[in-house]
Amino acid sequence: MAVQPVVYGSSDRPPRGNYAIAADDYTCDQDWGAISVEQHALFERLFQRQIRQMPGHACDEFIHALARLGMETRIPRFEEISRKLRRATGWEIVAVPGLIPERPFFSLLANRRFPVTVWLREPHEFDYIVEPDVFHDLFGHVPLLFNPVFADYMQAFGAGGLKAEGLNALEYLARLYWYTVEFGLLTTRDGLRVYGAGILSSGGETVHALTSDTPQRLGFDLERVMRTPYRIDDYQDTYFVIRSFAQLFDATAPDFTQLYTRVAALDTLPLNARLRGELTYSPNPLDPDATTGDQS
Ligand code: HBI
Ligand code: FE
Repeated sequence: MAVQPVVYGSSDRPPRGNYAIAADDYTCDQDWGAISVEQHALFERLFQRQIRQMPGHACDEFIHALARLGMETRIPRFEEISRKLRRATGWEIVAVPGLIPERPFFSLLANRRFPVTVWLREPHEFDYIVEPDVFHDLFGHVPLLFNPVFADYMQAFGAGGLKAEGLNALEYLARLYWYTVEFGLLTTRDGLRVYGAGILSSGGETVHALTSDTPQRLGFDLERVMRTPYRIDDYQDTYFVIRSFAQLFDATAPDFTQLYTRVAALDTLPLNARLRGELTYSPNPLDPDATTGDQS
């Protein structure tokens, strides 16, 4: 069925992916048998580049779950992952042609079904890709769905999204998703760690987000996040830091209606605004032998 998929970022470029194969809920078949040897090899190269950067940068919960997924050398069958995931947190992954509109996206999350894009980037896109591909979704997003508290947060986010529909608040939720699920940082007794999928699947941003003194790192605050726009075509100017996944889940438990009204009455802030009295975090000291992932 020809559907008008969501366009990510720019209005003049149709999203990638074959939406003609999508069902009404935008899910499709993974067609694992159609994946070429070259595509499995490209996925393996992406995986090997990122896994080298994880120790000392990704949060422990991510690293422990990744080891259980068995996708070091090829693109896994989604059903294989779902079988493990159902046992852990009741989630499963479903194949989608690519980015899908907000409502079906929220609806899938609310039902503990994470949409994983079926297409893989081309070799020349090894270092940078605008839209999420199967590597971004599988490597970046799926491991933390094995963490019960984060898995509950993702379902609550989906349910919240469905409620926000009529409240003209999708932009605020997109910012919340962006600054947590995609680009979130976590403070630990060993320093800052990454939990955001957009960082963990990026060749250069994993080390940058933790050690560069260019961006600012602010303590997570729901209203502040919802007032802060983001850029999709470069490293972030601002990262938000949580103390725990429980803090994230608790912060988003209450009904957002009043919060949306408050945020709508306030100005949208510039990308790197600094408000008085904000909690800020220093970058991690540079790890002398940190692989930046650029030696790919
Ligand atoms: N669709 N497949 C897919 N993956 C996403 O991460 C995604 C999406 N559609 C909308 C969307 N993300 C964002 O607008 C969220 O903030 C809702
Ligand atoms: Fe993503």
